[in-house]
Amino acid sequence: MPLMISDATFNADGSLGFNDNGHAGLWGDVIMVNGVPWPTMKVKPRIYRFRVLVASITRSYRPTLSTGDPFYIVGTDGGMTPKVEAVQSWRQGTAERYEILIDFRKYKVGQMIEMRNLSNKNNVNYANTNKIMRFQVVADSGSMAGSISAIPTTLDDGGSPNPELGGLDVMKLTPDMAVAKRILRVKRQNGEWTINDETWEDVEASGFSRCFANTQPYSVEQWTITNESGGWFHPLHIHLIDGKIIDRNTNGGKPFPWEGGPKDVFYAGENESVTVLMQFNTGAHNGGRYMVHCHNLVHEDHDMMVQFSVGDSQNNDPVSSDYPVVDTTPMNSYPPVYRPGLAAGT
Ligand SMILES: [Cu+2]
Repeated sequence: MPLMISDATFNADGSLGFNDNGHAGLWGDVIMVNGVPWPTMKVKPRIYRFRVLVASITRSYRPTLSTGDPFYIVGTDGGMTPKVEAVQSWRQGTAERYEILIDFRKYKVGQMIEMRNLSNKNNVNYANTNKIMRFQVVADSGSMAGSISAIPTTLDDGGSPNPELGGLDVMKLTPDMAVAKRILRVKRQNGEWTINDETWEDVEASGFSRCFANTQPYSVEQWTITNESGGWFHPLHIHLIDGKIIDRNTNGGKPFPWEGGPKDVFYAGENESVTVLMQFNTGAHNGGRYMVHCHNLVHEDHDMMVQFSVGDSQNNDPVSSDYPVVDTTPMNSYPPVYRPGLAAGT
């Protein structure tokens, strides 16, 4: 069952409100799951598997159950976790995905189990942003086909991408395979959000040729994302790759327990460093340029995005692709106004 968690503010007429707090972020006072404010889901007394996506503009979450019972982490952004971890809560920022099991078998019919939000540092909270949704247990019925009868302890993490081309299983990457180590410093400076002192404006000014790194297809590298600020968190998204987190300075040099699978969004919390191994599996592409950006969409818009190249950096030239049509629809207009050039298939 997919659970897409987001937040929003609404104007009195029901339209969406927008306030990016001076480019810091948007924090809504209404929490929605799959577009519904604080929903109740009926569940049978069985084990359920949920894929959780945070689709908020800015807000990050720390889900927990009102019963104090654990979640079982079985998957991350790009695949399954080789080892299943039981956690009381986990931290999830925009665009991160976590797959969890909840065991409803021990609860009574009629019981309500709330999924709450413990929040994280530097989120702006309101009266009810500590609640996400709830589950109501109903009598079991129907076939047990497809159900599992026990919480697994280990999983197949999905194998390797394009093994015939040299694609390795990301969860089996080791630091000695890395041919380069790089540091990505995420920072607020001169009124801009920057990565290694640069923004997408610098990339634009270079005619989209500027790259902070030139990597080779199927090479392995080790990147450390470091956030020396105490005031901000950044869920940094690296395109193309799946990464294996090998170090967190705030967790004794280990990944957090929920980070044991392939990741492509890396939560760089306040004063945190996170180190990731990755392979540049270009697959059917011959290479080209790929983006790295903060997935707080307000930060991304102002202008926290840079690019790296793999192999021939002239491939996938973004300048030669279709030019976007400028949409002047106000942010809070609903229903959306469809404009020529934005129709499906163009
Ligand atoms: Cu950010």
